[in-house]
Amino acid sequence: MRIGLVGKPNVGKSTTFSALTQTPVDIANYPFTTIDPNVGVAWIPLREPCACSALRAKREADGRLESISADDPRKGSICSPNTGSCVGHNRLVPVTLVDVAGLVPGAHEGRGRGNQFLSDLARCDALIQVVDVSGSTDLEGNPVGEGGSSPVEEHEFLLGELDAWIRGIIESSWQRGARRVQSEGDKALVTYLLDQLSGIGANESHVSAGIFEVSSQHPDAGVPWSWGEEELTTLAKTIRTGLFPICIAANKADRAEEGSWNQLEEMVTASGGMLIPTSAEAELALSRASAAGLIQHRPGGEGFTVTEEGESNLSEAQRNALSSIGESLAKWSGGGLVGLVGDIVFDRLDRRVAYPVQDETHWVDGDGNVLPDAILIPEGTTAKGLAYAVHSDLGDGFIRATDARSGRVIGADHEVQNGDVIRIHAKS
Ligand SMILES: Nc1nc2c(ncn2[C@@H]2O[C@H](COP(=O)(O)OP(=O)(O)OP(=O)(O)O)[C@@H](O)[C@H]2O)c(=O)[nH]1
Ligand SMILES: [Mg+2]
Repeated sequence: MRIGLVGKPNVGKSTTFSALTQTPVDIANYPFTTIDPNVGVAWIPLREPCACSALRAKREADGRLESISADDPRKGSICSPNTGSCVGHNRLVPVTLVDVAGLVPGAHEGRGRGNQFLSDLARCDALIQVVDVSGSTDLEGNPVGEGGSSPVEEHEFLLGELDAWIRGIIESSWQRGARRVQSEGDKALVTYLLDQLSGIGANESHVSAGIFEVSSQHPDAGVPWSWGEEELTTLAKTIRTGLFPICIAANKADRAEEGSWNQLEEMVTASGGMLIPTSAEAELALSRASAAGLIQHRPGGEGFTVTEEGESNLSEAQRNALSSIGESLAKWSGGGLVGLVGDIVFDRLDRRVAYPVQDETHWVDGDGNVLPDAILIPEGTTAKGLAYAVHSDLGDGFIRATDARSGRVIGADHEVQNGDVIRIHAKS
């Protein structure tokens, strides 16, 4: 799972990245602070208790495990995650984030940093546009105090630049592509578009949807080699919509008037996206205090508690500042940045979780680690699809699988359900 952070300069993309990944990066109040992309991992809580909760219940019922002791630092969790962690059966899974340079109007003509860097977003499953809803910066990201760009304006220009970027890739060898269509027929158009766009993650369904949209919106478009700017824009826009679902972080909400994001929210929800108000700066402060051991704060968790270390090291003023940050974050609905990433993964991209294991009785891998992997898979993934998601060898050698919760044998086409613990049998 990979999510890109995009937007005009100076909106808080890197602040968002840093708050979510706990990675220190350059952050400053001027445009183009970021040039080379930052790549890191954010930890997102699953919505349901980790499968280790069911395993624990089973072991307790069998009398093989005592009930949770009051001083258990893992609050009952008994899994051994290869990546991430699990406390109180609240399991965190990794989502890769990419923070890129800011995009300005005219980027496709080379303005600002141009748009070449957008290829850093290749193979992102979704994008988060970070928008400055406080109006403190203009469309180029220059600080203006107040009266800067409007949220809707920021979103519309970004969509236009993304479309122009994809159109540019399509157009770059259009004559060659058109000649192939002339000699080989319509199928060659799909092949040409896939050649051009598979590098940024497009597949046949994205490309076919684009071609279909051109024929339905421009019935007089004629043969592809006569398509003009409008047809190619429709093609690019449709492909972009399928390829990069976009959601909005209405950032700097701490400095904005309540509701300044309503119009944009209506617009993005109408097209299947979502918007939540955020303060990346406030979240970064909590994330840093947590990394320093001063507070205890789980990603996506409500509020925080001051640790013993915090009790002895935080001044009264610092402690007040942290609690006022906590209070202001609690004001907005939507669960903050971690909530937004979770909503994108589970609601917008319909990802489900499965736990592959090598032993269906003890739910362990070959080394005895309990539920070591929690894998995100698209809804509707089959048992064989899950095998491929684990490793291509496991997919190629797939024989059958076992649903470890029920003990039932399942076939290649069986749809994996959210939370399933699955043993895959494969030829080695
Ligand atoms: N008030 C407020 N300021 C914020 C917030 N998030 C970021 N900032 C400030 O906005 C400025 C820009 O933040 P960055 O994270 O560097 O922005 P960016 O979008 O990565 O900028 P470029 O890399 O230049 O495109 C910094 O001064 C941040 O401290 C927020 O939620 N509220
Ligand atoms: Mg930046």
